[in-house]
Amino acid sequence: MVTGVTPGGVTVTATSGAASGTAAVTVGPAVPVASVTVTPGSATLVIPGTVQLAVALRDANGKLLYPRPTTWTSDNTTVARVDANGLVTPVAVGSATVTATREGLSGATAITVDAPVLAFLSERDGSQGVYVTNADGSAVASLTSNTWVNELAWSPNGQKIAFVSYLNVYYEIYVTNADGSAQAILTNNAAYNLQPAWSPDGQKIAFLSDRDGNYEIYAMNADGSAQTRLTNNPADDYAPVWSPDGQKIAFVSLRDGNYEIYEMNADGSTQTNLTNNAGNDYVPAWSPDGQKIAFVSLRDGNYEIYVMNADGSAQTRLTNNAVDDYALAWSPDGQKIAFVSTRDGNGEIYVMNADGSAQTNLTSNAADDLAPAWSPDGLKIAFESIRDGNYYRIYVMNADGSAQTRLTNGAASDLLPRWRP
Ligand SMILES: [Ca+2]
Ligand SMILES: [Ca+2]
Ligand SMILES: [Ca+2]
Ligand SMILES: [Ca+2]
Repeated sequence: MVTGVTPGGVTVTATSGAASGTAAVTVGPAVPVASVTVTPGSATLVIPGTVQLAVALRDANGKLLYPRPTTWTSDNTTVARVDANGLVTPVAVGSATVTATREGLSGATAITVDAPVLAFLSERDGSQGVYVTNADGSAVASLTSNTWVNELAWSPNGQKIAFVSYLNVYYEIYVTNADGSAQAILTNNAAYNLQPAWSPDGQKIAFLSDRDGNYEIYAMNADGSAQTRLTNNPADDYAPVWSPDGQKIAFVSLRDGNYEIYEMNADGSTQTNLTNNAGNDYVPAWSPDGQKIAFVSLRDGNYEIYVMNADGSAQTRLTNNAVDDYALAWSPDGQKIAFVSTRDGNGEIYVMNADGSAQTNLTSNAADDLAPAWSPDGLKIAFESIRDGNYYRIYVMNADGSAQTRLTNGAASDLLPRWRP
């Protein structure tokens, strides 16, 4: 193998015994680079995802040249950095142009750094963790490397995500910035700590803990300080949800011998049984205007969605069939409720008016479609579906059921889509 070093001429000789042969080799000047092309020509990232850029150098005839050292630069390193090998790392939301230069010529890629729009849980790394993605499914990024995450909750300003992770023996509540930075444990004691629920002003987190021997609702400051028990009775209390004005917390309690939906002031005072019937009532969900609470009840022998006034009056059954209706989600304008129904033989995403009228199957698919979540603008619904094979993946559709699109494609289950507020 002959490698040219500098222009000039040499004779290369091969000898075997007494015989030899020669070849005259002329090394010419390097063929000048005539064009520099960077691929991909544009890329959208969410922090902390990265993209590897590639550069192609061609001569005046368009012939691909053997790679030569290239200088990489970013015109806005507060948005995106690039290393000596073309690996781009996003720094902050914004735009930047990344350029590769060789022999005075350059090629460029437009880099857009987006805030993540959806968070979800995925097992694709072998241990379920928090992931984020763009709304089009690009730039999937892992935020956590903790052991087994099983819940996540965006802060109301969309800058942080609280999550529950298994540490040694116990589940604990953690918080991370939405770019994966500044992860911190908020609870740290020899008990289970679950179900983080941000107050609407983002100042507090209500949660569940069995640190006192049975499950009680607690609240703490968003930095984990001032952990305070709000309920205090020997039965399980769980599933705290803040009223939209932050004045009250609805929750579920077993203190009366069956599951009932309770309400209390945010300081734990005036705990009131709202449902008060012999069947089990679960999963309270405040209407966006705070006037009503929808919930799931087993009082009729199977899961039905009910709604009541926030004081417990006027309990009204919205679904009425012999199979399960659950996983309800209010539309942001309060006009509709999405939910899961198995009335067609498998899990389907339905939507109905908030008074129960016009119940409509949006998914109509032989596989389970679960966990509907409205986008903040009310135009889209994200959900889980196993329609494409062995794993649940995150899908998104228009609120009328059209344009159902798979966003994720992990080699394991992707679950629990949650839009950034
Ligand atoms: Ca209790
Ligand atoms: Ca009940
Ligand atoms: Ca039912
Ligand atoms: Ca289905």
